[in-house]
Amino acid sequence: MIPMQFSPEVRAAKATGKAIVALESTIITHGMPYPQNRDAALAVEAEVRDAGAVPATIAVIDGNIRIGLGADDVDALAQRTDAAKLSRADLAVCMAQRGVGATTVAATMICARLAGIEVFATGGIGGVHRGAEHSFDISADLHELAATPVTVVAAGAKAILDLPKTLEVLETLGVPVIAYGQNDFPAFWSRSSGLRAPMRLDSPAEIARAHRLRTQLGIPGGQLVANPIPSDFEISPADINPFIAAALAETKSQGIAHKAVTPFLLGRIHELTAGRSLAANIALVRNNARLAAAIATELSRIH
Ligand code: PSU
Ligand code: MN
Repeated sequence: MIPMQFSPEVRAAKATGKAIVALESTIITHGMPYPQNRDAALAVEAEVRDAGAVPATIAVIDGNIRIGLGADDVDALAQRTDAAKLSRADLAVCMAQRGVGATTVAATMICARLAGIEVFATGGIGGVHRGAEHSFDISADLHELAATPVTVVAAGAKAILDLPKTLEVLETLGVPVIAYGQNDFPAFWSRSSGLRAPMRLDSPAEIARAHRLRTQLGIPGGQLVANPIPSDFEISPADINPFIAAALAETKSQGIAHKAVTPFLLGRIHELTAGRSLAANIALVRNNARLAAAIATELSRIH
C-alpha cells in the first residue's frame, strides 16, 4: 500500500465524482516568502472552490503523500524552512525517510495520477535553463509531461529559462503545448514570449476532449496548457528582462547550481522588482486555478 492520505474534502469529491484540481507545494516552500506563500496557497484553493471544483494541494508530510491539505497544514508547510524540494528522483527516498517535502510539477503529476486526479494548476513549469548546452540543466518536469497523463495548466514556462529550447524539447518528447485563447506561448510574467505556441485552444471543453482522446489513442503523457497572465498584472519583457539578467549573473558569481537555481532566481527577482513579480506570480497562479477548475469540470462530464 502506498502511504497516501486524502483530505476529507478530496475524499468526498472522489466519492461523488466532483471535479478535482491538484496543486503543487514547491511553489509554497521554494517559490515565495512567508506569509505571502501561505496566503497565495489559500487564495488559489479558494479560486478552485469558487469555480465549483475541489482543490487538492499535494505534499509529503512525515513520509505520507497528502492529497489535500487543511489550512493548518498549509500554514505549517509555508513556515518550514527544511522541507525538501521533491521531483521525480527524490519522491520515494523522502517517503522512505518519513520526511517532509514539497512536490514540484513532476512529483505533483506523479501523485495526482496515483490519486486519480487528471488536472493540475501551477505557476510555470520547469524547462531548459539558459546555458543548458554547457550545464545540461533541463527540468524533470518536461519528461514527466511526456510520461504521466495529467493536464497541467501553467502560464507557460518561466522567462528565466531558454524558452525556444524548452519548446523544442517538449516537441521532441511529444508533449502537446496548447496556448489558451491566443497564438503566442506566454512567458510567465508576460503574456507573450514572442514565440508562437505549437497549438491553440479556446475552450475548457476542447482541452478536456483532447485529454480524453490522448488516453483513448494510447499515447502516454499529459498536456501543457499555457494560459497567459491576466493583463492587469503583466510585466512586459522590457521591464522584467534586466532583473532576470541580474539574477542570472548572481547564480554564476555565487555558484548556485542544480535544484537551487529556480528557487534562487524566483526569490531574487521578487526582491529586485520590490514585490511586483511576486504579485504577478500570485495572480497568474490564481488565473491558472480557475481555468484548471473549468477543465476538470468538463472532464468530470465525459468518461
Ligand atoms: N513556478 C513557480 N514557482 C516555483 C516553481 C515553478 O512559479 O517554485 C517550481 C515548480 O515546482 C517547478 C520547479 O516544478 O520550480 C522546477 O524546478 P527545476 O527547474 O529545478 O526542475
Ligand atoms: Mn534543474
